[in-house]
Amino acid sequence: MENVSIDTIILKLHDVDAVKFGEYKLKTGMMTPIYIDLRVLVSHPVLMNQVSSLIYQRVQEEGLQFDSVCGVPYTALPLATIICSRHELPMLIRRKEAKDYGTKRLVEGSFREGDTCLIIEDTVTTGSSIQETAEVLYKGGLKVTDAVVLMDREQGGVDMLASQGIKLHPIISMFKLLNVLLAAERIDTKTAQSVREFILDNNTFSPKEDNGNGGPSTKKPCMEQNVELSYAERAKLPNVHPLASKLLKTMEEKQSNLCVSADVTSSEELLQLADSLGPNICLLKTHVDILKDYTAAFCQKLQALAEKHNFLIFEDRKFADIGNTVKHQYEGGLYQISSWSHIVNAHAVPGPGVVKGLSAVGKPLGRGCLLIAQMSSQGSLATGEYTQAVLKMSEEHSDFVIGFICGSKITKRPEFIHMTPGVQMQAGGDGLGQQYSTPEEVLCNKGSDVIIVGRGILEAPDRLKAAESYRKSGWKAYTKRLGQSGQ
Ligand code: 5BU
Repeated sequence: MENVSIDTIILKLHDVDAVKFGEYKLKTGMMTPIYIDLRVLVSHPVLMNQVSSLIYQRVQEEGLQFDSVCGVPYTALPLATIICSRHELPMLIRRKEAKDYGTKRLVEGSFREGDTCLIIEDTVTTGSSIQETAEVLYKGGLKVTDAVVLMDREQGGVDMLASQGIKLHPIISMFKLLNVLLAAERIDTKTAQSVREFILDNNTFSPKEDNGNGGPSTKKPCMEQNVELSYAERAKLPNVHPLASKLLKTMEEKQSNLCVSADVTSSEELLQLADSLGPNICLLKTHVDILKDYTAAFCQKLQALAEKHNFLIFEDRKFADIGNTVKHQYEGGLYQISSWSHIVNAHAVPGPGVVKGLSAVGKPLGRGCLLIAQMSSQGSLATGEYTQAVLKMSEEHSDFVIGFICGSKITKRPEFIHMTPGVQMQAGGDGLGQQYSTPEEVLCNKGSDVIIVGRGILEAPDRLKAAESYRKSGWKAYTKRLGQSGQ
């Protein structure tokens, strides 16, 4: 029997209408934009076998110990039967109704008092069906410690069952399902978004000590959820900084995670770049001190272009002094950076004072700061413990620090944005220490959020075409990452 991947199974389930999108009523009475009905599986024997293999594979991977297997009636019954038959495992059948003649048994099959029974289920929403089956097994004198489910709607089943002493092992999460269908263009972003929102808003489990009176349910904070949220979902998180939220929203709207590093030395050229590449970017990065003809009027024009094309401005100033000095450097001097740049960055070398100094100026203006956690240059000292210290400093100042400059994702907290410089279509370097990775590597493998591209675009024969192609590959890599997550 060939082993097929989870992604393939998801697509096949969609092919046979086991996963449907629309308006459906669940057993609980709740309306849902997605309906999962695995009852149709019995009509597709190849898929049925593949799903059974996947379930058994999970049982083995988890090293589960049990004496017998019970499928929750009815849909999971044939699945349990195939698994037990193929692997010669003893099976039990839970009756839905006790028969009114003969033995009146609720559990068919032979077992001993104290035996452990593994439950197999097709879909879990609240976890109540597994709980009901477990109750019947308990009455028969059996123990239930684990249950394996093919599809977890991620609406509280895992937590509910955990509160009852049953560890649920889901194989396909709702988020994984959506991401795979989205990446395969079976559904559009809007549909995926509405289902994600429904799932996040409809967690059915309320721990008794917190909420015994039917109030809002207690959800795990997203940082603890092992799922990859989209930019749009992250933009809505309650603890996200307003500026980070604006950037994430823009990224989703423009389908762009591209920041162009406008490293040119003439104001006119920079403005021309901003105007022509504006529609393709979420962020424009400047080094204002390399301009040979800076004027205050230039900044006004740049701000107007940022408005016109809906991008943010990031002055790559890399502040690195004591709090009092950076405060002046940020607010005053020739460039008055705080007056026009939405985002600045800083080295963490001076300690928290640098963030406090910048924050004193930037926070009242709604600005945000990125801390430099790692650098793209060869031999950079910003590694290991240093990076961890930067993360801690960011967490302590999350009212001003919105993310990091880094080579790879350094925290799972979705409210922080990871931005990576040193990006070109071809990996390599520039002879002066710069090291390049590809958009796919940075976004998909390293888990960063924004690619920062300078010469990859500036030195291209057609800058606009190059920006468009970086935007496209950046977006493709991000959707691929979403498609891989959820497990
Ligand atoms: P490039 O032309 O794509 O190599 O330009 C990269 C830009 O990002 C350039 O402005 C650098 O100053 C900036 N940069 C970087 O390359 N690496 C880093 O670690 C940091 C900034 Br921080």
